[in-house]
Amino acid sequence: MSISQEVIAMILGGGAGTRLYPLTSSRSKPAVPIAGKYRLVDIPISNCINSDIHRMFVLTQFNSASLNRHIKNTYHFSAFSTAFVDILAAEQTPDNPAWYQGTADAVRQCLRHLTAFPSEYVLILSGDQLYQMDFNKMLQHHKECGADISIATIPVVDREATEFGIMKVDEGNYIRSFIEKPSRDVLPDWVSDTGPAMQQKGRNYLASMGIYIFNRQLLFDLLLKIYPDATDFGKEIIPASIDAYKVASYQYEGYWTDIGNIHSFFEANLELTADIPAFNLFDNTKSIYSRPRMLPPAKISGTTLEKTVIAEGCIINASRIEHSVIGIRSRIGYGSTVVSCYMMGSDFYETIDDITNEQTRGIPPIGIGKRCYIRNCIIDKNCRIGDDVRLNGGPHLENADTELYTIKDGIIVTKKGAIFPNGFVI
Ligand code: ADQ
Ligand code: ADP
Repeated sequence: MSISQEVIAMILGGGAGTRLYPLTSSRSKPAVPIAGKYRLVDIPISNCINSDIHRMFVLTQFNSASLNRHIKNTYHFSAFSTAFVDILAAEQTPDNPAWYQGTADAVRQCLRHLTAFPSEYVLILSGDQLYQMDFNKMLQHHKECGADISIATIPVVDREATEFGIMKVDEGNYIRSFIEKPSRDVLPDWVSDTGPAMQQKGRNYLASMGIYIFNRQLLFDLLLKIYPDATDFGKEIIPASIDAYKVASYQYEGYWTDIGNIHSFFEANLELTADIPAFNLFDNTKSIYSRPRMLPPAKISGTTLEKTVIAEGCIINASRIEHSVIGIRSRIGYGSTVVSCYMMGSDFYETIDDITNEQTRGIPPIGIGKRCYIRNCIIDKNCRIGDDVRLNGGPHLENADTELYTIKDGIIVTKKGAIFPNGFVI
């Protein structure tokens, strides 16, 4: 059997989405734009496609028009294959009135969609991670170990260890103990032999990447019969399984980062501006797929660009852009400076008439106006930032949430479509 028939993937597209608020206030988490032209969901889907896994369900807490549109317009498979990407939004059914209560509950509620497919293995993926991984190798390892469950693991430093499921393995790579997000005081008990290369970097703890392969029947049994009330993989199903089943660790040492909160999301985007970014979008064999939008090439005039990534369809007249990712269809006016920003771009172009009409009503056009200073910001889509606006994010700012923007960890996040009048200052 080929891997495409052996494995079916379930991508966990997010719960309430509070950690990425306000980016998730009008869209589901998988639809959040990343790296100037992609959506979060493109990462796990691309990893599956590059691993020849072609049947995928995306589990999401609510259905957003932009996610539907993106999946429908992007992932077209041949009429001669059985490949698909289906969105399963939490839905009320006669016997279950509730939303997904957690990761395990989300998978449980969607098991009925798996019955039509005889895949022997179920690959469960998180929807908010940046990485390029060949799941074939993980499956191979799973089979060689004769495992019932495999967890992809990565060595992490102690600062990160409290944010993840941490485990200890024996010589056969079987997980012997597991603790979900240990507190700092118990950390010393959880040090592992991660190998000399990792130890040299202080990466002494083996963390769960939240990527699991389950033997199909066991997954059904665990969720429906053995632990029918468990809601979470990390907190309940995994810790309860390690003594009862063969749970293997598949150690991965490539680039992987969790982008579940505003700070890590911001950092992961800006890291793409490095000379050699750890997440490589310029790779012939591990492409990240997204919607082909047929946009014109970016048009730039009079701008000094330093460590900047610019997506297609932009019209840029700024003075200076530095350490920033500028997303599709962005427009930035004369004399503006943009530093350490992720600007998502916009969904459409305005006509000259639209812009003139808005200006007579005092509404700035979509994009960034003239003579602005924008620093440490995430500019959500379709924002209208007037002339002479100063949005100066940084650690000097307190957390805040207003109608136009949110401040988290010094990062100003402008809300989708927000209008910042001329001269606005933060
Ligand atoms: P967390 O990432 O903290 O830890 P969780 O918040 O449960 O775990 O999220 C896992 C994935 O599932 C995320 O992509 C999230 O968006 C999604 N998700 C959460 N609730 C959901 C719901 N109700 N419906 C649909 N999707 C939902 C997990 C593991 C740790 C591991 C880290 C690695 O529990 O052991 O170390 O992932 O990132
Ligand atoms: P993306 O281009 O990032 O994949 P979406 O599919 O969510 O984004 O939406 C972009 C599409 O939405 C545009 O191609 C455009 O056709 C349409 N659109 C959204 N809002 C408007 C609007 N106000 N006027 C015209 N087109 C719009």
